[in-house]
Amino acid sequence: MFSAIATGLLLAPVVLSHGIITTPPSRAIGPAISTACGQAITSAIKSDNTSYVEQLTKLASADSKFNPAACDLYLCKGLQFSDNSANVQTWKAGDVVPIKIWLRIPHEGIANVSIVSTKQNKKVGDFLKLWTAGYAPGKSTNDVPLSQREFSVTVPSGLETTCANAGDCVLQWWWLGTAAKQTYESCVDFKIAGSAAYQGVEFTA
Ligand SMILES: [Cu+2]
Repeated sequence: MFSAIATGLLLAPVVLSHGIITTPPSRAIGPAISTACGQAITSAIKSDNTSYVEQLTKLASADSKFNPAACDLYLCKGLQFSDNSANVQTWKAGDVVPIKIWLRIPHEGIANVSIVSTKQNKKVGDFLKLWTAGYAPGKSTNDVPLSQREFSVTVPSGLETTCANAGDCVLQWWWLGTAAKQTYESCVDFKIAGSAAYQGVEFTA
């Protein structure tokens, strides 16, 4: 797989496919990622939207149009909010959000789900899900325990300011196949709904 990618061959998506969030809708390509990340990365994600970060970093190093200031491949694989601004979930603390992962090819490793502040690419609060070993074992989708592919997370409290605006935060699923050394990321854009109970002086500053 690595040598095929190194020589620039694009295999059929079914061969390369690994994993992505399918519910809620996750970040996808659009015009902004071409500008930020260059056409090679855009084409790679278009051909396989479950591709892994290390493949994309190789493409980046060979593309003069890759702009590292605008394209952080370790944040949602460089997928841009402005391409996804029509697809923002609105949540409030305590909401239980069902997540579905399309995990096409397993690579056993570690994984987590967290809220990430996009400005600093920094986790906000505790992990919402955490697998410290044994994530995505086996050879095909059905080898992976259903609980690793379909689960729910509870929207934490304390995000009302940090994640008030669409684009400021994402829910990110992150998975590292430890032997394969392949990193997967998939992001859901969301904002925290304003609460009538808090429209007082505390939140007007
Ligand atoms: Cu792989």
